[in-house]
Amino acid sequence: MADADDIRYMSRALQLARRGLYTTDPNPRVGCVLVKDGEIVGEGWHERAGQPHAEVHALRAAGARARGATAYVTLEPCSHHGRTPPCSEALIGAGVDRVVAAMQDPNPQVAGEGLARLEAAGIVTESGVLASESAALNPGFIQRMRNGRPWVRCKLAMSLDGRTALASGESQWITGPAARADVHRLRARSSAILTGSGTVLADDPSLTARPDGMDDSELLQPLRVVLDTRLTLAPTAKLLSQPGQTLVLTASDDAARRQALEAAGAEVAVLPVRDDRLDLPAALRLLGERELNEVMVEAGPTLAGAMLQAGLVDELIIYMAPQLLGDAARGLFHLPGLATMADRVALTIEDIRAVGPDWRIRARLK
Ligand code: AOF
Ligand code: ZN
Repeated sequence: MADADDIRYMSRALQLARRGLYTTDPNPRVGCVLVKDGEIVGEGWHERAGQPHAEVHALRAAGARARGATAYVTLEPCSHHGRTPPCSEALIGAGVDRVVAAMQDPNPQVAGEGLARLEAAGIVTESGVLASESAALNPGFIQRMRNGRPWVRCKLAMSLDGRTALASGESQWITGPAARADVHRLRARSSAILTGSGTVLADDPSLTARPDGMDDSELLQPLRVVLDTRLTLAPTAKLLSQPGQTLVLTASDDAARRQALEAAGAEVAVLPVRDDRLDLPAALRLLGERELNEVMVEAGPTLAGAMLQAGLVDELIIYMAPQLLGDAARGLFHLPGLATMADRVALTIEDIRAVGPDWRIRARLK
């Protein structure tokens, strides 16, 4: 059982870690607090890959006062030489007495080794204080380290009767401005936005992150990924001329179309086909190899349904607008008709909150 002080200081470290929400990719968001004699003597958080880790910032702030202090870190201090030297060594060198981590680092290069090194140097260590809160900050990093693929969050908007568009396909007015602003924050924390060529053809979206109160220089634009089996994306599509990069995943070997898209600024990669469509697990493996942590799917019911069926969706974000669209309108997912209730897709609702006049439901796949 962690004591009240441990929880309080770890909460502060988590608050600091959150400052890296939009900037640490492909690294995790991590915060650190150094406490001595009941007083915070140093704080830090990881800002950008290639820059110092949270512990190093906190140690610099504390200076000589780090000696004999307790370090609260939202992720186990690293033990490896990555872009920067190991934090476990820095903590040992500074003479801290005790290290409390929220959770182990799932990176196989660390995975317990950081805490082991600290222990070997005579430092008291503890892990597991506010672990689920820390994990919730880095679902993508954790998923990628454990399973080699990003965390997939599928965003949908629907009416109160569970419809997403009229039969004509018209859909863009369902949710209000507050929900749209919320979507921009989710895009901004994502490493990539995934869509299908059908959605691009129908809506010509830009798929950029434009969160309120942040200017472009603070933001890493998420990679735009378009699944386009037959390479039908037009080189004039709006998303190709936006800031940030676009990656088109296809099964087509049409060199002329490929060159036209590359000339328009896109990168094109060829993937295998499985069951007559792009191999979705292969697509996600590719995104994992590219160190993408969180991927947001903003697609129509065909791609969303296929991802769901392939077991590749981790989280649903559903905005529910106070409207009724009626029977002829379209559902959220194309899924094959279920033979029995046992085939239902089971969800756990994690939270529900009001976003302007709409409701946001966040659910995880069971
Ligand atoms: C920490 N504190 O603040 C972070 C850690 O290439 P590097 O040197 O930036 O190392 C990246 C790895 O370090 C990353 O994959 C993860 O295992 C760990 N991140 N560790 O002790 C931090 N951001
Ligand atoms: Zn480190």
